[in-house]
Amino acid sequence: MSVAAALAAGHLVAGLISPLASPFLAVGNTAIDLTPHPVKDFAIRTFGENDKLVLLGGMAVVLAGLGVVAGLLSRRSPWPGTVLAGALGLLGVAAVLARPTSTTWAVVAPLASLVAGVLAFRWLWSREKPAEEPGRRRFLASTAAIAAGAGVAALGGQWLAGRVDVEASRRAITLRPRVKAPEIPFDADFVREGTPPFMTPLDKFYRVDTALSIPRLRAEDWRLRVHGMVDNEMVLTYDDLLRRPLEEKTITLVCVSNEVGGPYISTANFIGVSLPDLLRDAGVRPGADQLATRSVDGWTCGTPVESIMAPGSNAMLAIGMNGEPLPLERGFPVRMVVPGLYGYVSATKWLVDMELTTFDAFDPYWVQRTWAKKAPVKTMSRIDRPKSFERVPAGKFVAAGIAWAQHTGIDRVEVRVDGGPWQETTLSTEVNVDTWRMWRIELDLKEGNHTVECRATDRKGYTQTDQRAAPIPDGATGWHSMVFTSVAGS
Ligand SMILES: Nc1nc2c(c(=O)[nH]1)N[C@H]1C(S)=C(S)[C@@H](COP(=O)(O)O)O[C@H]1N2
Ligand SMILES: [Mo]
Repeated sequence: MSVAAALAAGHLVAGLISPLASPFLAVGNTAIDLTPHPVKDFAIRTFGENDKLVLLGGMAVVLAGLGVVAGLLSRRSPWPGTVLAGALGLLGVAAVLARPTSTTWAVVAPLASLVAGVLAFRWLWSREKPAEEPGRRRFLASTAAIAAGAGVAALGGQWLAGRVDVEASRRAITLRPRVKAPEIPFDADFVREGTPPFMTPLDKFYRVDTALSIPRLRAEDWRLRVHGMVDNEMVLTYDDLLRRPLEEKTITLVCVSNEVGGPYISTANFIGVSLPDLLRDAGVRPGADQLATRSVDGWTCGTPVESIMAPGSNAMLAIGMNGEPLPLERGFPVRMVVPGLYGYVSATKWLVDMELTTFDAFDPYWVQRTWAKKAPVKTMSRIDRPKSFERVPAGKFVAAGIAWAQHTGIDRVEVRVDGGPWQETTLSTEVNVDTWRMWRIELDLKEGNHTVECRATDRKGYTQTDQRAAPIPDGATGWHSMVFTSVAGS
């Protein structure tokens, strides 16, 4: 019970100072940062977008267990429990201090946790005489009081953290792009044959980030600092962005953690301002080869300046997605998008800082964790129909899927069945080279088990290698294949 009191007190004080100072969330965030990448990958794969809930739930179970142990150890003397409460408190302090975004004030929250935990434990211990009936009743009453107090404090902390009204800030924004994205042609996807729809609805768009609690930053309070190797340092406001020409572009986003055949790819209409224009205004000094960006929660990213400044790069600071202001979990109010590069080297959400620097001088978040410094999106294809081990009618059958060669364009996708000859598929109408493209092919299948494989060739003439490689360090390779069964007529 004292553990709950401690966490709640910390959460309450954090609500007053900064949500990220909550010791519970800080330990969680530190746990995420310290987690070896394969484990993190496993967590993302297994729990999908619930990975963070699972982490916080797991932490709660561990804490409750420690509380029970402390209780058992403290039958005779209050000291084991006191020391454990104190140690947990110090862990909270350390975690908050270790967050890259912590201010000195932030440490007040875990200190409140520490004090509340120790005091609650001592108080409960002094009242505990469960052997005698009146003693037991008094103990239960104290426990209930602390539970209630912890509940109120935790809710209060949650409420205070939510009081910054980002939703209102977001609702107040209307975006009128000067150039709208061209209409998507009706034959840009093969949804009826099993491909995803060309445009991904926002609630179906894949999500990958390290943020345990989504940063809540109002557009009015947003500032972007542009500094480092530039002639003119700048501090931009949201209104400064709105005064620039807004353009809308249809762009596909891919995550480097995507396995062959994986789901971490989606497409949206992004509304934003030209990033190369902005950097030209800042005046990039010769020698600056890396744009280091930082989000408000401390996550960092490094993008080749060359990829941004190249003619037709379509790199932008995005403030809208599918006609709406960016949803909070997409980086409201401002994120970066650079077609052709995996998200971890290009797509900073909740962007607040841009520093022109060099690749030698700075390693961002994932590069510190052994991922590649540079990571262009690899040419890839995926089978969406048939599904794995699907039973389909023998005879004519249409297989379908997606392919992408971002910023280059798909030249062709081929399919083969049971190791037979490669057959060229029909491609959907191309929207632009920065988006995915769908393929379909009619097959004629005998009864029995089959394996279908696919491979894409891009406009530079590169054909996907069959060599299987894991996502780390710079993206998976290999052919996607699917085992399925053709069964006699229905
Ligand atoms: N602030 C922040 N931005 C981030 C990340 C993050 O962890 N924190 N993850 C990146 C990664 S790895 C990817 S693939 C894209 C995913 O963007 P989405 O969640 O909108 O699909 O965001 C990028 N931007
Ligand atoms: Mo990613």
